[in-house]
Amino acid sequence: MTTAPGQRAPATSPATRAMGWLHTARFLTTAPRLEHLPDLTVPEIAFVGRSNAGKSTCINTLAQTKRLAFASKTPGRTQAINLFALGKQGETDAMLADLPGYGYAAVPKADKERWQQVMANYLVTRENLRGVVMLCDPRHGLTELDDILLDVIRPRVAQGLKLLVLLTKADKLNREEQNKAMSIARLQTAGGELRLFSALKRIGIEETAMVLYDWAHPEQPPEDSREPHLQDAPEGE
Ligand SMILES: Nc1nc2c(ncn2[C@@H]2O[C@H](COP(=O)(O)OP(=O)(O)O)[C@@H](O)[C@H]2O)c(=O)[nH]1
Ligand SMILES: [Mg+2]
Repeated sequence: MTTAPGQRAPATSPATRAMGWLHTARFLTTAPRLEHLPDLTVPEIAFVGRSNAGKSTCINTLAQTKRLAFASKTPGRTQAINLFALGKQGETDAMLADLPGYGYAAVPKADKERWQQVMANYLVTRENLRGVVMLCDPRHGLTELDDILLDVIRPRVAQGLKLLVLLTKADKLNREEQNKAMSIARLQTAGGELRLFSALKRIGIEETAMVLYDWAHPEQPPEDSREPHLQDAPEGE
């Protein structure tokens, strides 16, 4: 398709822009403890969720890559915070933080407690934390550990921290089950947004990408509205 002389090229859609941005994701560093995390000023978006909730798959799907976040065959093993940089090379404008999955039964109790503590500390103290994406497999609902984390971040959400709860693997539910899962989860996620997500059936991917883009770029108006349309604002009026 060509653009006739005098016509403006069609603006990139917000979905395309957000997906392009997430596709720039690249591994930055891994931090086994909080004090190993670099101090950063760019907005950071943390992914949290029970082990096996679909967190790695979600991050890889958003970044349109197969192995950015390691989709582990042995859940409970990724006991570190992994940071992925976003934005053009040399112009990093945000971070994705992949937090260790919790609730995996085979992890020794002491390790579990240590990790809950690391995660809670991260969510409470990380200064550049802009938003949290919590992933939840709706067939299990929000678990006790999900609730604990929601309680931990609630004061920050009240002060402007963004929260998005994704009900993952939505392809495994029929429409009625999806609606039911949404209404149950809605009661528990006050102050946050809630969406269905499926990497397999590609549900909610672009919508999620746009939410994250907007979190990281709150100062930017939607691309389509950046310039006034000529017919809306004729010159001389
Ligand atoms: N049906 C379905 N399965 C999924 C989806 N996302 C992840 N899974 C599966 O759920 C399991 C756990 O996924 P993973 O991303 O490793 O979860 P994590 O432990 O939270 O990082 C894997 O077997 C995935 O293939 C999805 O959208 N639909
Ligand atoms: Mg994982």
